[in-house]
Amino acid sequence: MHSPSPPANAPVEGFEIVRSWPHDPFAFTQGLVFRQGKLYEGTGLQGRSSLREVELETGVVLRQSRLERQYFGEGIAIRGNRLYQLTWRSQEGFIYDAATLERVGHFTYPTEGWGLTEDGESLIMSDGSSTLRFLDPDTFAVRRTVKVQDAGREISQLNELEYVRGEVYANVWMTDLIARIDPATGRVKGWINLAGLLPRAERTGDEDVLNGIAYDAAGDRLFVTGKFWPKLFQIRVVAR
Ligand code: DDQ
Ligand code: CA
Repeated sequence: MHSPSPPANAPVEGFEIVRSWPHDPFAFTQGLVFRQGKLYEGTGLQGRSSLREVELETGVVLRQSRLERQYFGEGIAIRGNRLYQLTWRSQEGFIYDAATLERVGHFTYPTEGWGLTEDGESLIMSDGSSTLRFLDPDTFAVRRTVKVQDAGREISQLNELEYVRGEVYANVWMTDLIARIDPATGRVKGWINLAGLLPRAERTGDEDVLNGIAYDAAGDRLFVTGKFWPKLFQIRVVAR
């Protein structure tokens, strides 16, 4: 059967480091968010999962709430005075008061939990597949889904997410790539290749992958880090 020629793969951009700061090298980063001068981080691993407020400049944990042993913390998002945190395989997420990090509620979902962000209307969630789900932030009902694809090829393993100027940025697990996704269609508009940002020699093992994107909308700053990374970077995306 004849099929039309696929559209060209999305363009690949590179990066420049603007600044870097210390990051807790024992944090298995699974969620990262910045709002109004405050940096929040969700960490994973059984028995070591937490939700923290972190001082950007020093990496010092200012306050934190720990998850019980059975939970593996995943993506986080902030909306109003609420922080949301997914867990990997427990099909349960938690809601916190953003000011105190006290747990104030929970919600459930039928998939794995990977990345989480929000676009001002919906929570946007990934689950390891190529599907992004848009959830009502009050009822957690699925409003719509999109399949993420580049030139017709489905892109799965979408991990930490961030809504940046009308696009969803997603780390692809186990790679140094961020996909810039059109939230209306799921089409990958471009790739940011962060290879070399934290050189191999500074990583302690294979799990130390890029994971954690936060956007400071007020200051137009893009932050990235990774699991067990000793640094958190502000980067600028540039043509290669
Ligand atoms: N996920 O974030 C991709 C959803 C899950 C990652 C799970 C990785 C567990 C590996 C544990 C290795 C500890 C050093
Ligand atoms: Ca994020």
